[in-house]
Amino acid sequence: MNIQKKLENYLGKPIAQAADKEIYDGLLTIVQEMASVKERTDSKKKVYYISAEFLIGKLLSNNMINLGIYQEVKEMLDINGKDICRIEEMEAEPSLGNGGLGRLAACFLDSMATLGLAGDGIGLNYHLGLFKQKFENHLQKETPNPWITENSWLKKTDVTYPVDFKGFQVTARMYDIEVTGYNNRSNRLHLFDLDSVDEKIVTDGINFNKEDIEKNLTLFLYPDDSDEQGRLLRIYQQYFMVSAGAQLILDECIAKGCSLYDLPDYAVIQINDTHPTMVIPELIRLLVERGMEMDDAIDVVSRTCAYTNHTILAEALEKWPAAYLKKAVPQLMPIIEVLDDKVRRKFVDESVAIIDRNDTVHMAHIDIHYGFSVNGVAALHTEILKNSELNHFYNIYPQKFNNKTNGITFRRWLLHCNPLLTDFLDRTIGEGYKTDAAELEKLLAYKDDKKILHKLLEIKHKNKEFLADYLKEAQGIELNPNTIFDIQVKRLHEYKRQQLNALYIIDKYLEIKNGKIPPAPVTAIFGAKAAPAYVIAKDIIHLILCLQEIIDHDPEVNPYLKVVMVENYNVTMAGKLIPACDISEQISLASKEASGTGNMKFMLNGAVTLGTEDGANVEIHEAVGDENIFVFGASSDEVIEHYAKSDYVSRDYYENNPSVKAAIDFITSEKMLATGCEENLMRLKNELINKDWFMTLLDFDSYKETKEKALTTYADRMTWAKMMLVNIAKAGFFSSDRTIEEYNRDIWKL
Ligand code: 26V
Repeated sequence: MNIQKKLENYLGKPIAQAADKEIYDGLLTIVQEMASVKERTDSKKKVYYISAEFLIGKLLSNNMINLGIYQEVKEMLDINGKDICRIEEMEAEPSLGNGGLGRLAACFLDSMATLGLAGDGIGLNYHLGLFKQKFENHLQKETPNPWITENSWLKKTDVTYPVDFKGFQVTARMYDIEVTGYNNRSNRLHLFDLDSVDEKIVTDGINFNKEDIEKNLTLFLYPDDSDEQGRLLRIYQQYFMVSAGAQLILDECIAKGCSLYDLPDYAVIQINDTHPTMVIPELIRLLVERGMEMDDAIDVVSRTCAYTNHTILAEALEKWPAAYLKKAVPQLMPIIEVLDDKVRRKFVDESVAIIDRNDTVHMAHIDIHYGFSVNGVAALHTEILKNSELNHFYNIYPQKFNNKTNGITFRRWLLHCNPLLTDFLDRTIGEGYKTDAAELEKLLAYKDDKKILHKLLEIKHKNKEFLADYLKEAQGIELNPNTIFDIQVKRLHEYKRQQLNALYIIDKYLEIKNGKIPPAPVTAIFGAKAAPAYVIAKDIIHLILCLQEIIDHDPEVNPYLKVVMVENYNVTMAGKLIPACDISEQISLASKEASGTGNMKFMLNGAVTLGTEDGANVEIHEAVGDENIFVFGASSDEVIEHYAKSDYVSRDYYENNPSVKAAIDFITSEKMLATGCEENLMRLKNELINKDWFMTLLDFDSYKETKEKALTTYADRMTWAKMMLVNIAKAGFFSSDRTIEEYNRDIWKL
């Protein structure tokens, strides 16, 4: 039966007469049926990608693309007067992640299924996800983000496991989401949950009783950890995830004939950052419980687990007071003590201990000693891990360290989000790039072909028009597609330096007020959520929203400059923004962004990067060459030296650079105070002058100069189009299919 017939059967009426929601429900059912009859990928050995976050985004179109029915459905809907974009709007986006780390996990699931590798995800089923962001009085407000509906991709299973906490036991229930591969078999994302969780305990934004574990355990991703109860709740969440996950892994392996001593032949567990680290002591505990000697259990687990590091930020490297672990999961502490004891007997160096002198447990240290692989996520990041951040460990275990530069799935970040470019590529270089991303290089043959270059500019312009229409309808924001779209979208963090972009905007604003008109009108677009307890990050959002308001109401400035901060930036919004971008802002302080993956998505969609030599920007630079990227700022070596010598003094820049001083003073000018809140603006200004831990002012001049160069180059349309073309052509390396092939070749060996 064809899809139109199936859908009409489901609806019981002609498609033209059905509401969008009915059509969505019908397609969901049909696609789920098709996905469930797909053969599951299977092999003796399987990878378990265990992660606190899976930022999977909406699934309907993605699954239809992977099942090869997207075009047929789109055309069928068209004929019946229905727009597929409207149908997509009916799906709630699962908000099971913060940013890059969670989105990477989602791209990896897609690539594993596409490459036919047996690989399942293990995570948590947060009912209210990460918060939904609202703007009120130019401030971020957090509200719950419910996404689970009666009819959804999430399937309740009968699989349950007991999980013990101090003084009580809970029952973890497994929910599954089918992960379809592009023209291939399928894998699964297993999300654990607790039947007793109660959304009704959430009051007043995202507040809830943090001590009522049975009701709150899987309500939110990363509940506020600014107090002890919040931190304890994170431990409860992490242990719940890994204990249920470890039991599932053992069950599956035993069912395949594993004796437990040969576990490494059946399972490899990829630990995504330190949030799932407790899986190591938990597995050891379970094996000992099943009769294995402790030393054997440690050996087996050490050959099963591999660790990926995603950040060098000290505050993000998890350390838990032993007292917290004793309070929540006392059964793990004796195991962790044995692990620490073994380390201490081998190495005198205190810095590699697991439990330090303050009785704090260093989670990453468990992973490095008791996992067989440690990988960074971009070449520069891995070098920094080896040479500075984790140097003491590298000296002990050089053979464990390896690099796996991140990647993105082209199914979502090209085929789905940019149909115009996809269609153009199909006609220009054939469809081979869809399964072999390196084939994008065929585009280089058209580098000087004016017709092709014009076509690329035309596609970009159409995508800018689409974005303008979408934002007008979704958020009431007016954009002019004839301006340069300069976009910075990512989590809000001082190291990512949204504040540097904001200072540039103030500088531009002041120049225009003084009669200096820019070469081309620019629209600066931001999208970012700040962690609820991260005060300065929220102040930066406040600054940007105030600038948006002031500039919108200033007729002297608004013909040349516009600022837009989109509300509740998420995967869906990213899919609309990225194809419409001219300039991709990747301006983190060199050495701090482990990789970045937004940088790759923008490049693939024909944006030109304005960035520091940080994370994967370095590899993008290498791929496209000096002429096709705008690079600025201090190098990571210089930055690391400033930290080592403690010789960066932001006040010197403020006092000696008149443009910097003027821009910073503007933050608390009369105009700003008339729009914004004095407390927030003063705090931010003081922070920039007196602390500026991420060296915003150090790079201000170089950023400004390079950005001006980019804006001027943009006016030369043929040169710009050629830069776009080279960026697209060289994006093949950044396919997550390549990344996953490398994980499999070097680590998993499936
Ligand atoms: C976590 C936290 C949690 C506590 C407060 C501050 C803070 C700051 C940063 C983080 C980051 C956690 C790890 C993470 O998300 N890393 C990101 O991983 C991406 C995928 O590898 C990578 O592209 C990004 O560069 C990296 O920041």
